[in-house]
Amino acid sequence: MTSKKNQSPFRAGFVAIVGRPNVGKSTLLNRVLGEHVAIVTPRPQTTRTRILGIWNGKGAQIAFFDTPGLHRAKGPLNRRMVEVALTTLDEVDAVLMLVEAGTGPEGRVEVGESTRWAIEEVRRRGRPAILGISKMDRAPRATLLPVIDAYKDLHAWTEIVPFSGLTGENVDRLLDILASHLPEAEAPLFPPDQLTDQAERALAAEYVREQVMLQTRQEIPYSVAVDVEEFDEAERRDRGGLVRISALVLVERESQKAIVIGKGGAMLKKIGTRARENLERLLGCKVFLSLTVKVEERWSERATALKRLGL
Ligand SMILES: Nc1nc2c(ncn2[C@@H]2O[C@H](COP(=O)(O)OP(=O)(O)OP(=O)(O)O)[C@@H](O)[C@H]2O)c(=O)[nH]1
Ligand SMILES: [Mg+2]
Repeated sequence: MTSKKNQSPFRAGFVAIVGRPNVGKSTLLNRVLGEHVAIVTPRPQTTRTRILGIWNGKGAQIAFFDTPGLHRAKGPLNRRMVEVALTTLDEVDAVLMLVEAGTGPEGRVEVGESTRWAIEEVRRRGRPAILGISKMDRAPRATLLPVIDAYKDLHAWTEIVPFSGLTGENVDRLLDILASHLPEAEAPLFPPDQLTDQAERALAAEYVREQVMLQTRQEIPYSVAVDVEEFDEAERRDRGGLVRISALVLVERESQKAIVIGKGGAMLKKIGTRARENLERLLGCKVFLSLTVKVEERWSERATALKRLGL
């Protein structure tokens, strides 16, 4: 067993993480990377762009694309999000489609119309597709089998793997399986120290948007965009120092602006404090974060605004 022939070959390639909104795509990516590169909230349609995250394992490198949730989109922003997810399906070596494990009592599992549509989109691409059953931590064991039963014949899945992005259960197994379906490669696709394609400036905008989505209700989370105007590293040092960040929090109506600012500025202060704390952890230095709320009517419907915001 000493000949090189018997060693498994190095494998590298792209994997798209797709699925309905809120199934845990971004949570899985963050778990795999050990960093918060994709924002996570309890609300559907949190992720708006595709996010590259690179995992390096023994004998393999997987370049993941986290994508916006697949749904029947209304409005230009949502249509754009779905388009990004569908285009990504064309550009990868393998697909990881996620569906949620149930929490309810044992029994029949109904697969919704939208999920069937999403599976059909995956099927049409003809790429190897692994079905990940997410959130297994909150599913009683007995409920997993009916879920697997409901999905197993809907597509010729390469494998079906229950896992939890929250606890990490079965994630190593999922990674091994995904790696085994990637092409053999002479070398990694990305330098081993590269984690993501997200610039710190883009992450800053996302961390602020995450806090707005977490702290506010109703339509606000879907009407907000964040535009970083200044990311000043002049006072940043090798280890430590200070980064000054100014960002615009865009909303679509005056009434929304009032909600985001809150009574006496309390809401904006809370959003700013939480986002700053998370940014300080990410950047490893002090952060001075200044937020301004601005009304930009119907930004989510205007192509120019979407483009400017990188959407
Ligand atoms: N219990 C449990 N909750 C999870 C798990 N993974 C994600 N969640 C929760 O599910 C919600 C949605 O998670 P996300 O990771 O944002 O889901 P997503 O698929 O990226 O959602 P979109 O970006 O909106 O498409 C959040 O409240 C997560 O905390 C898991 O493994 N177990
Ligand atoms: Mg997401």
